[in-house]
Amino acid sequence: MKFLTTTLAGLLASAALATAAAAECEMTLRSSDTHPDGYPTVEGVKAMAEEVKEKTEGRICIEVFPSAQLGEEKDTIEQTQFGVIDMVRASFGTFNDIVPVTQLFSLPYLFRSEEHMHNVLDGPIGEEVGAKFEEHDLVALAYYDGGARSFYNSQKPIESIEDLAGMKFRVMQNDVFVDMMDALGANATPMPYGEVYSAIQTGVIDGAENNYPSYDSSGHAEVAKYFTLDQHLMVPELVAVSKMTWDKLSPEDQEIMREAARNSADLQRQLWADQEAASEEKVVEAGSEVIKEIDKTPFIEAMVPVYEKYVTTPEDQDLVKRIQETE
Ligand code: GTR
Repeated sequence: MKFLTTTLAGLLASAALATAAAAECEMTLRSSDTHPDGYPTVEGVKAMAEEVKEKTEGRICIEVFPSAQLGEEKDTIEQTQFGVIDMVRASFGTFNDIVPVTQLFSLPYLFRSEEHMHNVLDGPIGEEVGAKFEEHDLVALAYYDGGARSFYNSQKPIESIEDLAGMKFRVMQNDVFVDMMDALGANATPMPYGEVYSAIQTGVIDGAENNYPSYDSSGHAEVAKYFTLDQHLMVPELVAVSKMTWDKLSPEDQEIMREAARNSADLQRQLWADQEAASEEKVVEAGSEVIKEIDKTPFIEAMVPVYEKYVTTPEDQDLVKRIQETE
């Protein structure tokens, strides 16, 4: 009898707890990121989660799954389109096959600086591009910083465009990056981010390209010591939510999500600047050889055929022109 009472009491208690937990989060949104905990993009979405939770009085919770726990970036974008995952933070580069306009934002040397990129994305062009995601079952919420991407490899210091000849580099899985490598005289191997470390280690590829924080946090710096600051790509990072999830939210909750995402972008950009400096210092201390003195002109000039191939319609030409003309 005592056992029964205790069990019943236990059951009642756990039922009460379950109700309390449910009342706490009526909806839990799962958000994916390829980067580990502590990385600026992960911390950005976590800050957004806190604000959403606070402003909805605990009704809407966002749970961030870092380190590609929910899958590689491209797969998680597709899962977000289908509503299997609610949110994803990913590079525009990985959206190229899915939302074609992102390809224009993945053109080498399009953005002159981070400030230029902010001015483009925080203005009407950013709104216009964001709206295009809806046609593909995604809602764009915020643009994050991803700095500039540069080449690194395990073989030799790259001091000029000629040094790239015949070398094999991993690129994000899209044709624009394959064509970029062709134009530079190197070979591209598109593959998911999570496979790059061992591909360099085993010599399947000579290197890859990314920003300092990714080069550092992925461990690529351990296996590819030569980093050349050619800054050929500056690709925006996006926080997006599944249209299926979005449509379940009230207009008020949608506005809370939008505002929290916007605020998280401000924080992420600060965290980004700090992390870029910290990662640079860390990889140099750990023995990476960073080549900063590099003439970018031949790299920029080599991109002409890439622009010719991808900027073809009058609409695309106009968009690229407007981006270039933005201060
Ligand atoms: C990082 C970016 C990731 C991912 C990765 C890659 O800079 O933050 O979203 O795109 O690069 O190269 O796959």
